[in-house]
Amino acid sequence: KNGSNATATAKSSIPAVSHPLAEESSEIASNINFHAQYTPHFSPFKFEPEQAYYATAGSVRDRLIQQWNETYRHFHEVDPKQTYYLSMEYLQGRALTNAIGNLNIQDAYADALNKLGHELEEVVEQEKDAALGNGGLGRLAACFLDSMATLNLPAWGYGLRYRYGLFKQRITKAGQEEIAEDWLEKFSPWEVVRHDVVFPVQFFGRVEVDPSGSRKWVGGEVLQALAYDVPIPGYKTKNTISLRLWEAKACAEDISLSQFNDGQYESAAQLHSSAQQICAVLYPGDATENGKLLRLKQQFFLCSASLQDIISRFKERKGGKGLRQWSEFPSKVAVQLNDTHPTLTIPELMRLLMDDEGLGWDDAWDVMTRTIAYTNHTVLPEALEKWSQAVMWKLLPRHMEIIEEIDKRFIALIQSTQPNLESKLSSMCILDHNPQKPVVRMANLCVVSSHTVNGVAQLHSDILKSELFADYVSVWPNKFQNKTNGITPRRWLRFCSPELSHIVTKWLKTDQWVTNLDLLTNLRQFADNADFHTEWESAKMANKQRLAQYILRVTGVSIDPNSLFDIQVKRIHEYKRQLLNILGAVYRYKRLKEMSPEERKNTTSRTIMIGGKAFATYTNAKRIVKLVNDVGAVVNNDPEVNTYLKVVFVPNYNVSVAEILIPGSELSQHISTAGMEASGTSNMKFALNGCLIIGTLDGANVEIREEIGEENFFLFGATADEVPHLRKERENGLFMPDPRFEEAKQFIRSGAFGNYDYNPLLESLEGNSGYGRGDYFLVGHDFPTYMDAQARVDEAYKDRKRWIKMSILSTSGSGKFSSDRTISQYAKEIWNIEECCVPQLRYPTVTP
Ligand code: B1N
Repeated sequence: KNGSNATATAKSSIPAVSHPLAEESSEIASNINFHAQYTPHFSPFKFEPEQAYYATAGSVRDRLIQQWNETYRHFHEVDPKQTYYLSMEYLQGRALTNAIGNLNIQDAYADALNKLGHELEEVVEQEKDAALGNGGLGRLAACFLDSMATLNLPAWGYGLRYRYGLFKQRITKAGQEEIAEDWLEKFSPWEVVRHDVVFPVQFFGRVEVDPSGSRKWVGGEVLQALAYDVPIPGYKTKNTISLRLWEAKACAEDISLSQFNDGQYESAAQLHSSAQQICAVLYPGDATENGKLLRLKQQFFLCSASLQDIISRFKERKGGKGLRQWSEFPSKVAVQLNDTHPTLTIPELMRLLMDDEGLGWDDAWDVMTRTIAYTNHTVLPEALEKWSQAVMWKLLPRHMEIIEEIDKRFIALIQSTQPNLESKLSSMCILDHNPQKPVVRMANLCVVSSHTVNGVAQLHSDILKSELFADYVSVWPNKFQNKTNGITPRRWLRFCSPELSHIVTKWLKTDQWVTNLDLLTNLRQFADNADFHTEWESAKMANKQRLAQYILRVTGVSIDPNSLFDIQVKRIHEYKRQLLNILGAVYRYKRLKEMSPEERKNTTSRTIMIGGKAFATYTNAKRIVKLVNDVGAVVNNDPEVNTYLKVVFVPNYNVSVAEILIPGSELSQHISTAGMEASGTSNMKFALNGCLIIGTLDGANVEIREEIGEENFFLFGATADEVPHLRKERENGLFMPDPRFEEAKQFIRSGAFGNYDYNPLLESLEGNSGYGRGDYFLVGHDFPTYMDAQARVDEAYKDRKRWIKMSILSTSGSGKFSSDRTISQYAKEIWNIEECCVPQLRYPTVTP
């Protein structure tokens, strides 16, 4: 058995090996050459950037595998309590720069590639993004893995190995077009298939009761879950943890040769095609409703395979104490559910403990609830998962019995201990028996069954306690916590902006900020230092130039690096209010047109960049994409004003594109309707890169503003507690729109940006359309204060010194938003795990 997974019993384990891994660039070059010749993915004799990429990746992977095996061996010996992070999404992006950087071998690899006639920068760009996620939730999971490894925590990720990740976005005259993203087309060097790690996963079937009264789930369809492991290296540590992705397979016996010989090809391979479907595509919805059977199968597949794996590891690691007691399970295993998507972990663990392991309800319940914790990521009603009871009974009959029992016991608990809540029970219980559409409310199941529930920013966690989960707070006052999100400073500053990182290290006289981001506060003392300003400005300028070249290459639009680079990139959603941004741009354009050439010279030149993907069937989101492109086409080609304003839609926004955009940004927009964005994480990435924020008091914006100082944040808009009242006001026709808002809409309607019918989109901001209530997202209400805030931005940008100072203060106030801080808090306050450090290599601290 392989040392990085299997039981390391005395007889079967692989003895420790110690490879002399190349240090010198010439040795590394010959190692890369070796991979180019002996890892046969391409015809021999070709050594273009693409082959250089695969050969370099192979060489780096050897190092990772060694550390990885040592990490597994160490965890196995120490047998610490371990966390398992379950997520339907991991938005990993590229791995090569990150691996080389975390191993601290970038210079040697750059040299080695030079010797072979290649540039590291060009080579790393050959890699396709692993986009097994939609947006913030998936990227958060990826940042968390980086921090878990860096903090030497015994923690693993579990997910699904989707054949096709998030779609590729192409922009045509008609707007967004979706294209399948074949990230595995030419194989991924970052995964290792574990043919010895396979678990059966069952669907459908029925429940049988034996004479003793015990229940068993039998029959139905059985597929196999096969493990693919991705190494996750920590920064400057040997610890390298695993992201285990499951792939669905059918057994060879499941192919019916007799049917095949009869020519019935489809039914012969029925289970094979059923297996293929499960891991075929990532559901591309981000906070949108999806109630499809296949999605439920995907979710259960993740939960069941991961739990079987966790349990078999628990049984393997006896800690030298003989057979384990089930009551010990929660002191060895913590499971974190990334939103409700892996909720089926709850009934599946109950089932495994009761039906397979023979525990009674109370013991199983005790073990399960002490193991599982749940993170909520949204309060949007359409994103709260509700599964049809009928579908669930069919697919998972035993689990539905268990869910019914959980619900019954919960109701009894409330009736006996909290009679004052009886009237609330219909919304608090798990099964909604609404005769129109009986459903299972997954968030309720999570709250009732887990030991801890957390939100992802302070404001969001407060809203969970005061609104969404308010009724549960008096039942379990200590169950609810906040864990403000974070981002990894490795990918999001150290590697994506080497220029700025270099300056930070130089002035702080240490590179320790990379793992202790709070050290950035020490930059405050240089906020007025002229030399520091000069270096800061030139690093930002270099990043802006790199970004300008990228924009020219992918859109053909030439943008001026001396203009203010203003960026909004995130999934397109009405609550994120890209419409507010573009209406502001339209108004700006109209004003510029009306100005004299002299007046224009006094304005601040801007380049507004907007990027993001729209869910394929979300009509208004797609209209917004089209509108941004149409506005850009007119503005950018208007010679009268296009030195003062450009509007660019950045196509196919993804992690790698973010790594170019964010370092080159000066202003970024985080302008959701207050109370609707649970946290946001790109706001943290922008602030860390010295970019100022224009934003509402929503999600993590609130805490970012607190940390960097209100004078360095362009605030506008209604607050979360005003929103319900403002919506009422609108419904009652009491809202008086600002004339500038009317003017901007009218300008679009006049056909200034082409003859596409934007009426349906604009009407969502008016009257009674859209969500049924006009302007549910309060674009009209916030428009005037948004425009005022934008005017303050223009003024501030004219004062270079002031702007650079604000930029420095943004970076120096971003320490709190390291995912290392977030993960340390999860480890202490939810998981109760401690670091388990593989005996260290010594890495030098850089002191320039
Ligand atoms: O999770 C991020 C937050 O920073 C964002 O504010 C939040 O919008 C995002 C269903 C979701 N919430 N819910 C989802 C994703 C996929 C899906 O199928 C919901 N994503 C978020 C990280 O906390």
